[in-house]
Amino acid sequence: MATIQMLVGLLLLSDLVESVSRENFKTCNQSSFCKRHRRLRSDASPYVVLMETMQIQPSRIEVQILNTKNNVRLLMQVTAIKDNTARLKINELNPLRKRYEIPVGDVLVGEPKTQDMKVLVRSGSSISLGFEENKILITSRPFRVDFINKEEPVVSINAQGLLKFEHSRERNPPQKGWLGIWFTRGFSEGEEEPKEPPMENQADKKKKEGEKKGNEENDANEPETWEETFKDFHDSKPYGPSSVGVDVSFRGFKYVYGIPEHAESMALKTTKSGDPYRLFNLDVFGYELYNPMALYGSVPVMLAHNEKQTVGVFWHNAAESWVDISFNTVDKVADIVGRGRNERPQTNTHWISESGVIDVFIMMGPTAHDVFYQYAQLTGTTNLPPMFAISYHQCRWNYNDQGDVENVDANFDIYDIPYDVIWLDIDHADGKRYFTWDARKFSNPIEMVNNIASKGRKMVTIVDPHLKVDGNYRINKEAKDQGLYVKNKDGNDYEGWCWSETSSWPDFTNPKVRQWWASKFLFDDYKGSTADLFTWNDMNEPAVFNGPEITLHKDAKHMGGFENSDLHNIYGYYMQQATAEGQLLRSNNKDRPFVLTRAFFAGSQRWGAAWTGDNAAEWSHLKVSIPMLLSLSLVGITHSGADVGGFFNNPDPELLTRWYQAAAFQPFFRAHAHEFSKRREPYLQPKKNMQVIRDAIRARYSYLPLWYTLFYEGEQSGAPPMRPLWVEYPTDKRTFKMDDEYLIGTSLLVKPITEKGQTGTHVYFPGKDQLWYDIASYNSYKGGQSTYVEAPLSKIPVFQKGGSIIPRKMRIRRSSGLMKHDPFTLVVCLDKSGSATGSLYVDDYNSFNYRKGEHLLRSFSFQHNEFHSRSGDKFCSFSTKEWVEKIVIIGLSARPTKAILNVKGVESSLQLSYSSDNNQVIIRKPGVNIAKDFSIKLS
Ligand code: NBV
Repeated sequence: MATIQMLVGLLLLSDLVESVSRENFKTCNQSSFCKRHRRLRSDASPYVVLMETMQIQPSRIEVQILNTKNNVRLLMQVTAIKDNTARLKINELNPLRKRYEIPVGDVLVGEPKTQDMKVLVRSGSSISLGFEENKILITSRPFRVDFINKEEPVVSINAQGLLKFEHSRERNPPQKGWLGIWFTRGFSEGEEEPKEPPMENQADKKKKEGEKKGNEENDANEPETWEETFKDFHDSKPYGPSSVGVDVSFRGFKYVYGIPEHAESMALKTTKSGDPYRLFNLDVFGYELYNPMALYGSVPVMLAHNEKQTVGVFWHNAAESWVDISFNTVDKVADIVGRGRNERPQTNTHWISESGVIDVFIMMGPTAHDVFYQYAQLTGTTNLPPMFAISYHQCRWNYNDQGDVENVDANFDIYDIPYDVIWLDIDHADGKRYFTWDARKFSNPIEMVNNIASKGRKMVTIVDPHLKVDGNYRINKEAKDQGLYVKNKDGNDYEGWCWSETSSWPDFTNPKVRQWWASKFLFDDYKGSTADLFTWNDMNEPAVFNGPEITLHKDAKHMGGFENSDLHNIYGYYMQQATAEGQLLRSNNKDRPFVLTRAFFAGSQRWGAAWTGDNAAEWSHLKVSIPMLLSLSLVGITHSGADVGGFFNNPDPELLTRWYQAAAFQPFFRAHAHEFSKRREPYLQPKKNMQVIRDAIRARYSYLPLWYTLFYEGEQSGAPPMRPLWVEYPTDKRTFKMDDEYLIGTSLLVKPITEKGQTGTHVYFPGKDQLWYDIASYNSYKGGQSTYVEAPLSKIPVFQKGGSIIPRKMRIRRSSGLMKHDPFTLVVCLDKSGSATGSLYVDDYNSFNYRKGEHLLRSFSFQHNEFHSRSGDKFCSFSTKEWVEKIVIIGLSARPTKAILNVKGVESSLQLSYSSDNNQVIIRKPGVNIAKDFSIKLS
């Protein structure tokens, strides 16, 4: 009998990867809750605030909201959060059943710190509250909340009147005729009763009228609210409709970003003529580009930016969600805050979730960096990855056996190409039973990993969530016996198909299950694993080959009786967390973990890296990888990358080369390929391409000190290493949509070549009065304009900002581990005034000792012909062998003849060389340990 893998393989071979089977995935119209919310009219909100129920606490207002159509009451809490953030939460006042809320401590790192608000003005119909430079205005009829920063309204909630909260209700037996409709609706006390004689065709008529009249709670009439069918899949919906939704207007903003994951441009588009952007973690086979279909991960965070300000919104809800976007040139609702600003543009968004509560954080900025920080306070930051994790990774499906691994590893050395990590896909395990090895192919995994590790390298094995239902598979037996699996609607272990054929899925939403899973990574448990073995979590949306939309049934049950529909988008998050915790367990919290995940949610950054899944070896996929990674970066998933070369199909050498060049300057740098694609390791490429790819990988290694420093800074501040230009040039309108070039930190500008046959490109150099230097030739370019730059195959258009100092390591070895003690070259590119600054972060590159202060932060400056290296943080210390080998200075106006080094008052003269091309000065061998303060005076 053919195995699942063979069948899927055959399908793949038949070029199926050309495009997605759209019919496998729902449109908004095929999703009853999305449809119900989307047809709401904006002028018919039935919700009013019951001002008399208001309770005012120092940092929070609590007040009831009434749905005047059915008399159901909601409870709203508005809270001022530290650091310029507000939170608005709406739940039912008296729910029949507890609605799912993500436990505090999971996505939210803790209960957000609050701050006091002042009541500014209070009347019978509104109240205005003040905190920091913000005002929150709550208006009673119709209900809306405006968030005003420095007198400018920036975010309004329910200004379009699209709030809809489907309250919990009992299900009554469906009956025919008028009574049946009445029962099916399950009217709550006080709910408006239909006035017309109920006949079946009348119900339809009423529904239509309802649509015409306004936003009535007539939805429970619809059959789909109590059960729903998509293709052959049935969702039993035992609790009936429970969706929530509301509009969020970004006032004065024309550009919004975020809500990954979509194969979409960075600046989001209007959804007026198509579907809303969908957030529902799915394994979409052969995904299409530039459309709002859901992909593997979901981060319900949106940023809005204009020349004056950046703000953000975090929709803290893990259920399937859809987001509509429309742009208006005029701010129609400005009058409500008493300011006639109707010339301002406005972006209206409409957020719709299948269940849960409305829990929105409004991050008031005012800069993009402030929003990164505000969001980081809520959900945490990317933990500083170990150095190997930001180096180059070599993966493919499949490296077949130990000999294959040895061979690939050896070839990298023969061709002098560095790499840090080699990856094993599903077939390394015995019959896809994760945590095991196929002994015929991998007879001595420990020896294999140790061999790799002897060169400072690491290995990653894949561990998927589908566990083979097989009595002889220990991991499955444990999970089954201890009741750790997700259940189906009848309470039995959920079973479905995946790579391991009939499988079940651990319920990672349960902390006990996560603990058990973590213990599976202990060396005694995971035989053949060592401290140099790390993990890849794939298929964790989760993918279920025979499930609806290739995932779990919506009525599958998790801990606490919650359905998958309540929390679908957080499953992969919890799996990655449990895996990372497993790695922490095995080193007793000493070493940093590394876990790559395909599915993710808000906050996943705390558990490791993410990649953009199964892309294809096409130029268009290379191109879209940039906006996809920028979108992820903007919402915290900062250690992210796309499969280099494209997963499906075969890239020609040119495409592969250009892909390596782009990815060498992106956060997570891994080549990967489908098992039926041709082997494409860099050393198999034609000589010229091999050399160029080697150069690109070597360039990555030379810039590792910069990346590492940026990841350290990101851990502190939430700032992503890969950034859209507008983040650093917020007033430059030309950058607001720009997603074919980007910055690394503030000092490198990257414009990858993403078109076949292209030998040059127009590069936009941001910053008037700024200079940019080509990193290879040191040719300089003026900021504030676009210039055509030659880019033959060997060239990566990357530029260093004048005014920056970048630490590099130029002695490239087989792995980053072997470069650990190597010296630094400091590249100083001067600005127009002849100055520059930079920083460098150093630690042991692997353990958590840095959190005990065992690290260095160096601060560099160059001014008035004098270079200084000083400690940037007095509270840390670390001893290292790393030292300063060379200082390159670009852009000096006059040729110096002398360089005097000063270390603690002791002076010595250094060797200098000068090249008149681009005024390049090289100071050789200062020879000072990087931990020491020193200066060099040029004259
Ligand atoms: O495990 C096999 C692949 C993996 O190589 C890829 O990176 C994942 O995105 N996996 C998907 C399952 C099969 C995809 C066709």
